[in-house]
Amino acid sequence: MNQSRKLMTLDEFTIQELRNFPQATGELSGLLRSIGLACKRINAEVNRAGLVDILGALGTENVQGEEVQKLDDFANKALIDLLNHSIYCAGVGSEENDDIVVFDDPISNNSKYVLLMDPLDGSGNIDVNVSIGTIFSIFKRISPLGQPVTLDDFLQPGHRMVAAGYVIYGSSTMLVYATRRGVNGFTLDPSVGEFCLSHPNMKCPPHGRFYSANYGNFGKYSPGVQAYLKRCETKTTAEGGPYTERYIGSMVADIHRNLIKGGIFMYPGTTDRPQGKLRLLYECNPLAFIVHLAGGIATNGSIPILDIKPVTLHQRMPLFIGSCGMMDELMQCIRAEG
Ligand code: P6P
Repeated sequence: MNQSRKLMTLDEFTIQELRNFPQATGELSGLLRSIGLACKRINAEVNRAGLVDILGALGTENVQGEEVQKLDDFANKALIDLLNHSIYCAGVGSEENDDIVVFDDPISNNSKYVLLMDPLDGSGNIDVNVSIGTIFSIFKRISPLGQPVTLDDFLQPGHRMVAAGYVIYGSSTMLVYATRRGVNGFTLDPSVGEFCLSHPNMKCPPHGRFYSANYGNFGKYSPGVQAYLKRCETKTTAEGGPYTERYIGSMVADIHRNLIKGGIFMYPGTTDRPQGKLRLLYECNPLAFIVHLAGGIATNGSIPILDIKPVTLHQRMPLFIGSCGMMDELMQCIRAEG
């Protein structure tokens, strides 16, 4: 890479965005910077994960006598602690917490945003060194300023989202962030410890060759989903080549690849788990917002994910998400086969 090319850091990007919106208060930019800082701390721990066996097994004390935290817990606490001490967030809903975390102090009660997150999705892959991710979404509270936030602030449909993003801890660490102005990707430069704009104005190709599904559940999928998967096995892509089945077991990694190269990811409902496995608030909604703003589509098989009114914090939802051309073909199969 041409080192002389000035790379824009995440902070510089958020400040530039502020210049485009003089009436903005800077809170959303500040919230994004806080998330970026927390994820740099998580990245450092994720990169050490392989050393935990040397330094002490998870849940025990390491050679320094420090308790070795499960990385999910570490990531959850890192984000909550940092957001609690910021001035931009009134509360958090986390996949790791049964209830909402309300930051009930005078400053936080006057913050206008709430955050929903999966602090470390795919953490079961850490011991085999597969990419994992942090997923988050940001909503404007609907409860009055000056009071603690309530559950209703977190149960808003995805189309009311202000911003969403993910961090993928992979061969490089990248933060992808979406607002209604578009989707931008920032790669962490370890030499300076800054996220730098590397993928401006990301767009999801309308077609691709990658399709991601857990074939172990094939016999439990609906006839329409089975028909689509069979179609991918026998037909050629819009470009005329073969499809490629690629399922990493870490949705952030699968969806990130499909967002860049084109493709479709699905975690359908099954006969034994009709609502599937993925959480609406912490996984489906933020990724649907990002892919939608990049030109892709995300549904639960019949309804756009962003139109679904959440009922409970941890409810699960089937997810089909990716390139619009491939999603149209999937929906044709579902309509034809049920
Ligand atoms: P399965 C990880 O636990 C996760 O939530 C997603 O990141 C991933 O795509 C999915 O579950 C994998 O689930 O049942 O196919 O192993």
